[in-house]
Amino acid sequence: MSDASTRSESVVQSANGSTKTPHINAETYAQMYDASVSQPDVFWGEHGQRIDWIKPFTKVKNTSFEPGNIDIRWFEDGTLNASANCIDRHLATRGDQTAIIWEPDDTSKQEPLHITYNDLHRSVSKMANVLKDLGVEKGDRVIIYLPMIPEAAYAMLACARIGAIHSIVFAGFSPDALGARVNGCGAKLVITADYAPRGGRETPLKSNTDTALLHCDDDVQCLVVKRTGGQTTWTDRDHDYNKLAEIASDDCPAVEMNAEDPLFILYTSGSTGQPKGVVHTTGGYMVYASMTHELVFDYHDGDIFWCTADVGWVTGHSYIVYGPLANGATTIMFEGVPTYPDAGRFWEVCEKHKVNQFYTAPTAIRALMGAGNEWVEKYDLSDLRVLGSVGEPINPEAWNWYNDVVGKGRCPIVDTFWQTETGGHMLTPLPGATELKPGSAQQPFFGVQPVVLEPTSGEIIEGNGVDGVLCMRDSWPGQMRTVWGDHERFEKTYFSDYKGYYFSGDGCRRDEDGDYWITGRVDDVINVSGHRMGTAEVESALVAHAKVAESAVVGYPHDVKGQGIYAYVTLMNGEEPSDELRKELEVWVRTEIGPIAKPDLIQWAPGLPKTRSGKIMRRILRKIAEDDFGSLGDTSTLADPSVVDDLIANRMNRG
Ligand code: 6R9
Repeated sequence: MSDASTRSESVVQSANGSTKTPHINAETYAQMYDASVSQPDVFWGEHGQRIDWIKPFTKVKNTSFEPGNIDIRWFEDGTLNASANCIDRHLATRGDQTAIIWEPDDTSKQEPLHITYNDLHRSVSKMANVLKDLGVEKGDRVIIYLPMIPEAAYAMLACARIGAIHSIVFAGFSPDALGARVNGCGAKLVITADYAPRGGRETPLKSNTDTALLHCDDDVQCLVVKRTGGQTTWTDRDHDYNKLAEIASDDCPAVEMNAEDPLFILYTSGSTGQPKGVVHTTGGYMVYASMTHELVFDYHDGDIFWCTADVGWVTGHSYIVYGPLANGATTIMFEGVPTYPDAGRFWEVCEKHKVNQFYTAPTAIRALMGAGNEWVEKYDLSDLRVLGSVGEPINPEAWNWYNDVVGKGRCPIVDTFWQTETGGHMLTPLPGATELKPGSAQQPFFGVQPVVLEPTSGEIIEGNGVDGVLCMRDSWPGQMRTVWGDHERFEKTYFSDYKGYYFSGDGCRRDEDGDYWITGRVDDVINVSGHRMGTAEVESALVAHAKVAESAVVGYPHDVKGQGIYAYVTLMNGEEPSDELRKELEVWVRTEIGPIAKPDLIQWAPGLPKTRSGKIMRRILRKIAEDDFGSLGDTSTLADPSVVDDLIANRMNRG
């Protein structure tokens, strides 16, 4: 291991000689952290000024985690516009600076684009006027189902500009998943593209949308952006974005929004049934996204920032679009995948665009580590100053490779723990302030008060060197406000298991030094390549197949993906297991949910281990999937213990 793991930074330096004094050092971190939790009104009253307000707020924090009264408001009497904060306020000082560098999937077909803040202003205003012409009004919901193209950012910012609430559906999701989200939030319009090129393949987004909308209200309209120009069918509800944008005005005033007006809804997987519509509002989210972007990545004016996520996930919302643009940064939007055309792609893009901060997921790091160091060493990475990791725990081996081979031992790694629900980083080292430990998310960001609770009793566990579930004692500005249309579900999911706290769903350890280590989800959520998946979602897709009687899905350790999807399937009476049927089920789940939900392993299970009350004993299924059946624990409550022997004998993951 190189010395980056033990060093306490006083400067953060790129190899090409550019040295920056970090915004925060160990001393200022301690002072600011204290202030943020002892006097949140004063602290956030000051830091709330980092964005532009139309009408300044006079109230700062008004939040309650009290059972029956979960109510979260920040800056509640202030007004602002998120789009104006990301664009208009920069025009006087940096109109000609690049706001977005767009890096296409295949650069042999197309050059990268450099979009200035002036360009962004024109394009977003045009898109906003197109939306208005289609009847979209303040408070309406708009679904965005687009590839990673500039129009995805335009669409987000255009919605924000006119006060519409966007809800992005990842372009890898199936028509069924898309349709459920359109209906879930009662969207008026879906913005899509003809095709989504990615890794040399094309997803037919428009035809997926057509299929999805068969199950939606006839009034839902569809705005189609041209990406490839490939053939699509047109229906009565469709509008051609490129034609409409040509004639639309490039002047569209940003509307005044209340701090607590919703900015977006993002559906995410939970431990039960249908995905939840996580609602983020405007003021607190913008303050939190921009502040974490600046301090956690030690972003300085003029830096080139690259977050490799997709805007379909929260990471793309906060750290491709809202955080960086609010800070007047140059942010990279990458359409491709890490391994296309080859495993050097990330590093080629870092060299070409002189990237200073690079933020990706452990699953990508592990895959690229497997491809060999020569792919990294081919490129000049001397502009890199800070590396980031997000989405799942990073194993020390991958951390060390990232540190040594990519960062050459001189770029601090920020292992950022956070969630769709939290809006921005919660636990993370800060470059220049934290002595790094491979695999630990380490310390709370300002205003975040982590507590470790005993899982069953819910008692607070004080002191260091302890394990438990991770909760938060109080609110922070980026926190989600509700589940769309279901405030009760919000309370039940996050505030009812441990009363008075926000429950993250993760287990954690606080080590002897007081640093936090996330140990993974304690609920039925698995994390596949950094993507959240509810096991219940995959199960319900499987049982929707005519030949499947029952199914139980668990995660198991996977070298590259972090966790793989292991499905136990019981067939209907009379159905015979076969490799063809296994393939058929894989394809089935892909179409029901999307490619990311495809089971890695399917085991035929004549029976599932159940308690006498009929509850599936997932603990046992997890152990078998992990190939660790020597320690199954107590099986005496099973209705029929013999099913376990059969499952062990026919397990799919050996060694
Ligand atoms: C931002 C994002 C949230 C879940 C979260 C946890 C896992 C995220 C992590 C991490 C360990 C990290 N997670 N970052 N685990 N270390 N640095 O990923 O949001 O898609 O909602 O997932 O991801 O389990 O609860 P989301």
